[in-house]
Amino acid sequence: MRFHVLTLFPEAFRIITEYSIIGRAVERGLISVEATDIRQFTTDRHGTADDYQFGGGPGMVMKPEPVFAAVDAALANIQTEERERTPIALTSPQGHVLNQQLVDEFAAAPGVVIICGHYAGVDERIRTGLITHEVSIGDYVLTGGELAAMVIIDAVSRFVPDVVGSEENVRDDSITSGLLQHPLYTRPAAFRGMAAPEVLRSGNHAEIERWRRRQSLERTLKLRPDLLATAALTNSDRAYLASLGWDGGDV
Ligand code: 6GU
Repeated sequence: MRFHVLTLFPEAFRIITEYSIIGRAVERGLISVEATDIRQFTTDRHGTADDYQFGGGPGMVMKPEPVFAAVDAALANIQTEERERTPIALTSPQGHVLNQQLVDEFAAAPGVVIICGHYAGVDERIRTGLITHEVSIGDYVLTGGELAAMVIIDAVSRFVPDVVGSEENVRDDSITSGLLQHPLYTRPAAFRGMAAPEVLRSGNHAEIERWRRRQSLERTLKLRPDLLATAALTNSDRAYLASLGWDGGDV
C-alpha cells in the first residue's frame, strides 16, 4: 500500500513513519508513506502555494497549479490500471466524515494520494477537477490537514495484511464488528478494591464469550445506540437488548 501525501509540511509525517506499528510496517516494506512538499511544484521564486480569494474576504486559498502538478508527479510512475484505482483524497472539514466503510474502500486500493488542505481552503477546481474523495475526520476544524491525513493512513494501514500482528484480529475489533468493545482486564485480579469479574477467570469459554457479548451490547446501547441499527445482531442479542430496554431502534 503506497500513501502519497502532498503537503506543505512533509517533515510532520516522520511522527508516523518512524514509530510504533506504522513505523514497523514502513520498515518491513508493507506500506510506504511518501510525503511530498507541494511547494516543490510552485513556479515563482517565493514558492507561493496560496493566494487571495477572488471576490475578496479573509483567508488565503491554496492555488490549483502546484497541487495539480504534485498529483501528476505522484501518479507518474504508476501503471494506468493501478492509477485508475488510486483514490485522490483531499482532507477538509467539508468532507465526508471518515468511517469504516471508507477505510475499507481505501484499503482495497493499490495506494492513496492524500492532499492536505490548508489556509481557508482550496481553489474549487481542485475539488471539481482533480480529487475523487473529500474526507473530514470529524465535526471540528483543524489548523491543517496533516493530522487528518495521518489518521487516514493509520486507520487504512491496519487493514493491510501483516501490518497488525496476527494475534489481533482486526476485523473483530470494536466498531469494525459494529459494536463497541467489551471491558478488558489483566493482572492483578484485585486492585484497590476493584476486582476483575470472576467469570473471566473461570476458564469457562462459553460463559466468557457470552459475558463479553452482553457487555458489548450493553456498552453500545448506552454509549452508541446508533450503531445498533447496522450491527449484525442475532435473535439472542436482540432479546438481551430488549431486556435492557432497547426499543429496537425505533424513533
Ligand atoms: Cl480533514 N481538515 C481540517 N482542516 N479540519 C478538519 C478536518 C480536516 N477534519 C475535521 N476537521
